[in-house]
Amino acid sequence: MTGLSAMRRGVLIVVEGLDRAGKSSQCEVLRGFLSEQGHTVKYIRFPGIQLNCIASMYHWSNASIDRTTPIGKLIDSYLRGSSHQDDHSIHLLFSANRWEVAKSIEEDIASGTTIIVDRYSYSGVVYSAAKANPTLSLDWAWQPEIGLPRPDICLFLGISPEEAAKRGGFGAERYENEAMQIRVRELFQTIFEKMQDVAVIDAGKSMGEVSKEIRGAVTGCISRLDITSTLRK
Ligand code: DGP
Ligand code: NA
Ligand code: NA
Repeated sequence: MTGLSAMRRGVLIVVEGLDRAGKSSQCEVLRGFLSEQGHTVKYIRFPGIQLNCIASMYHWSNASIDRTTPIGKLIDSYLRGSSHQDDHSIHLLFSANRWEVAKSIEEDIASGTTIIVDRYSYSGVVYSAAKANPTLSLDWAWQPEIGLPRPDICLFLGISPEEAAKRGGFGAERYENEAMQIRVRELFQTIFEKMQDVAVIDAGKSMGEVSKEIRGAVTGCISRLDITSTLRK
């Protein structure tokens, strides 16, 4: 049965977290770990590349997106505060940014590539609903996410406001302020309480401890996964 290994699909891993929880660094550590375990691993992020990240982390497929695609540029300028967008409009752009790569995610997973996704639909609904716009509820925000590839596991890196404060001041991007972060934290909790396949990780611990917990959660997920299955939606 030489065809067996070719049938092994990749694993779709989403990493979510509060700002300054160390999400991107942990994604990189996880990528290294999974590569050592023999997985072919790709890293993608929404809403796209940031310039202060290590270039070698990125293994973009031809259909990959970053903040330099037309949609990525709009999102980037909005996040930096250089442009205004209606709350609903920017929400749909963030979602469209994910739909741009949905097909390539499915193809990669089917052909055996494991993908680590840095932020996904959960950030999408939470950051938008946190604006407390009366016509932008969590339910409304979920609608354009329906049908996107569903992750096999979602790791949520939580961090207390106290620990976040120790890690230095907020950056200049739109959502990096205290009031927004408090609402974001509450909403993540609300959606993850109802969700299966989510591992909540205390990212206030040391880098080593956090990566150990992540490895444990991902290893458990992979051992339970039916590798001949297709990705859920
Ligand atoms: P990051 O570089 O991962 O910290 O993300 C940049 C910011 O964008 C962060 O404050 C969270 C926010 N964000 C990420 N994805 C979405 C999304 O889909 N919708 C909204 N409204 N905000 C998002
Ligand atoms: Na951020
Ligand atoms: Na996004």
